[in-house]
Amino acid sequence: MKYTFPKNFFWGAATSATQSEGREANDQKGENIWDYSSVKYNYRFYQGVTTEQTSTFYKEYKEDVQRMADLSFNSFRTSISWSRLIPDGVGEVNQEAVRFYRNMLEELNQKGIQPFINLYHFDMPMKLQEKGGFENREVIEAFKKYAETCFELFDDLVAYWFTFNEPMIPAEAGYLHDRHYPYVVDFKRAATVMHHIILAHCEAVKSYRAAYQGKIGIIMDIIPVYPRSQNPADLKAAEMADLFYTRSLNEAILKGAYPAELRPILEQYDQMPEVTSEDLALIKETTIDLLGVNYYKPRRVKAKEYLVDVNGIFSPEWFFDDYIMPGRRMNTSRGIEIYPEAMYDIAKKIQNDYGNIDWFISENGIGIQNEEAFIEEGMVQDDYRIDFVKEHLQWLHKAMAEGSNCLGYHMWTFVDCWSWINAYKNRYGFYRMDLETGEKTVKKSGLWFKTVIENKGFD
Ligand code: BGP
Repeated sequence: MKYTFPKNFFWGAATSATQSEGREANDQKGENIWDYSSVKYNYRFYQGVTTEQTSTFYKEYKEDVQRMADLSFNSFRTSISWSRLIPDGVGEVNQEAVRFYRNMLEELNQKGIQPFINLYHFDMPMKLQEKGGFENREVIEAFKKYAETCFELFDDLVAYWFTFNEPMIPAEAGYLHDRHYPYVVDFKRAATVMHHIILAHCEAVKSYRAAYQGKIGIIMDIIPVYPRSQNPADLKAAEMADLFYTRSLNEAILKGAYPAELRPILEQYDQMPEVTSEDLALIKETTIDLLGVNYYKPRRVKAKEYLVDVNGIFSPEWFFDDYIMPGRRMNTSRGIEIYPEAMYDIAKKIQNDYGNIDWFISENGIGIQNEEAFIEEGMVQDDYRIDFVKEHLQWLHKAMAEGSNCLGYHMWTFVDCWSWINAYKNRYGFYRMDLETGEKTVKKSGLWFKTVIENKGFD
């Protein structure tokens, strides 16, 4: 075989609680920002589909775990819903939720599928959002207690824990770019949210290390930034995009300190959040065991075309423009570029800049609109998805041959699920979900992925 992968490579898929569980009458789940905003701001969601109609993992976890086993997965990531487990975020634990999560985790373990459990996937309990969410320092303490509750209740069934999925997103999408609730547009508030999320991550890792022996990490993206040209102005633009959107978070988590260049810029524009010396000490002492990397698209940038209005709202986009590269290969459903080579660049970056830490691809995938058009004889013939995964794995394989410590590959996602904003517009799953009947049917890519797992590679 041309592309072989190690014997213990993690093969599987990822999802998140809010996107896949669905809600049942009497499940006693509390409301989170998605339950709230998908109703209150329904027009912001594709075809107005709310979290009421997400996939049915809560009800059908047994059948779903069997579906994973049918594809020979050896691992699977989902998240615990904070507002399901602790409906108001800080008080009583919902025993229905404890039963569900324990049963689901037992089912995975029995089927030989290693659960990777994430604590926070964009889903702040509404009661805590009303107090300011992660903008409020008190919520760090609430998150720490929630994390400790999860460890106590489920650690006997979980060997791999993750604190956050893409921690930059709640800050960037919720407080700067108007995509996620609370739809604030204010850089300093976004920076405060991100700083507090980093501290919440550190606190959870600290609590875990004090009492448990498994692995704990975080899931982020390490989006490579590609400048339009080698012109110094384009290079500077790329440097700034990288500083704000990658290094700011990644160096805090992986190197124990924010990049030194950040503070003078934030101070110059009066955008520096409150950061204490105790905060910096905590960040410095926190390390992780395993890094998950989500990769969908590269970031291409160029120098600014026009001068910015420095009296307007501060933004990292003051320093660069996105670059639409002529001839780029597009996933037109999602409106994003497909660039598999970045898998290699990401791996190299981890190897060279972040100490070659143990890591895995925790999400990669392709969301396609109107996938029913590809159904033949009852099965989605998604050869495009097979090609997509193959190409990404080939670049990953090359980096691994050159010494990258990549331990696995998880696809986004297992069964078509609800997406933030796009709801069910773009389908990502190895299984198709029929929204009318709830029926789940394997796609061609799912069967192909099974052969890759069983053969530990492909030609
Ligand atoms: C990632 C998120 C996932 C998932 C995925 C697909 O960034 O971690 O939760 O949604 O993106 O993207 P989208 O849903 O925007 O199409």
